[in-house]
Amino acid sequence: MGKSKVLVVGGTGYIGKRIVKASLEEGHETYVLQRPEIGLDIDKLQILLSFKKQGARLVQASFSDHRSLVDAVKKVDVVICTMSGVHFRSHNLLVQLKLVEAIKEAGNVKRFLPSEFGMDPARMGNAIEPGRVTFDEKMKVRKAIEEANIPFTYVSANCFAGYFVGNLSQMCTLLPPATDNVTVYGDGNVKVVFVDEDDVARYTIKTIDDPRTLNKTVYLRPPDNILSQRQLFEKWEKLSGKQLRKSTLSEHDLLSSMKGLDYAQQVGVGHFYHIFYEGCLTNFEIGEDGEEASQLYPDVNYTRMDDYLKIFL
Ligand code: NDP
Ligand code: GO6
Repeated sequence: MGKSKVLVVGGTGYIGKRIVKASLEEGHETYVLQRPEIGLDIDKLQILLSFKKQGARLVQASFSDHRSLVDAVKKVDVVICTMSGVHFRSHNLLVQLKLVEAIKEAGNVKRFLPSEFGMDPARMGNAIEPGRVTFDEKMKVRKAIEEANIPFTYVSANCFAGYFVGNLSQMCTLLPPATDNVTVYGDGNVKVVFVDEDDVARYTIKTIDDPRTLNKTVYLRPPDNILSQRQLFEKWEKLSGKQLRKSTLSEHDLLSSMKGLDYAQQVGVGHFYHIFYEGCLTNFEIGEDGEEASQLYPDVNYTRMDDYLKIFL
């Protein structure tokens, strides 16, 4: 059985570029959408050209030209969309509805992976405002996919290390605190799941030709990376040889800190609340509609978070 042909939509983005790389490495014929709207964005163009050098095929298409999208998806078996969904960058998750329309009309796509890669939006029905917008929009896209009978896989990637580990899960920074002062969310013992972005991409590519993941949600829960915030602190203390000074932030104080923040940070506070107080990444068992990636693909030697943190020393 040959490897499926893959189209990545959003290939120059943060997680998208890693997915293109993983797809090429895994030996898939890899297509990357090239949008005319990138215009003079020379960084995006250079990324696309470097993919081409590595063997990817660039496909011109625009979200404002339905035919071009249909023609693009007709070239492949699998479509992976990594559309933006981080508010302080840009958030265009609903633009994916046009891609769903195109996939429906083309009729050839054997698997579609929409832009998910975080918490499972199906479990976030009671999420707080305004952060719930992320989950509501992802659920709208799911509904359109399922109503169109498009075969899918949803990847629930949990916390990207770049946004949650280097900063010891502190907001508004991506680095360990220079002062060694850190905020502990509640008792700091709620279990969270951290995943290196390259591993997110590797697991994602593994799912696309796998009959076990057809119409399922794949949760990334590499066992050594299921950690509480306190366990993450310990790893950093061991590596750096320094004690962190920890101050506790109550659930109430986190939520009231939302007032006065800009919209993007309010979204972030809501997400941090669900992850670090409610424990939404780990407070459930994976059921019939789900699979766990490290069990499906034990050959992936995922990055452990003490190794990940070394780069910050
Ligand atoms: P980016 O902000 O990097 O954007 C990805 C791509 O979206 C862009 O490169 C661009 O594609 C495309 N895009 C943006 N605007 C438009 C538009 N108007 N029309 C068409 N395409 C557009 O996204 P991320 O990689 O940060 O996020 C991807 C997913 O990952 C989201 O679902 C997000 O929620 C999730 N995520 C999860 C995290 C976690 O910790 N679990 C952390 C961060 C994100 P092009 O290449 O064509 O220019
Ligand atoms: C990542 C963030 C980091 C927000 C998800 C504000 C969707 C998800 C784990 O990427 O809002 O400082 O699941 O000040 O389903 C952002 C979002 C995290 C940025 C969460 C995300 C995670 C989106 C911040 C900040 C580091």
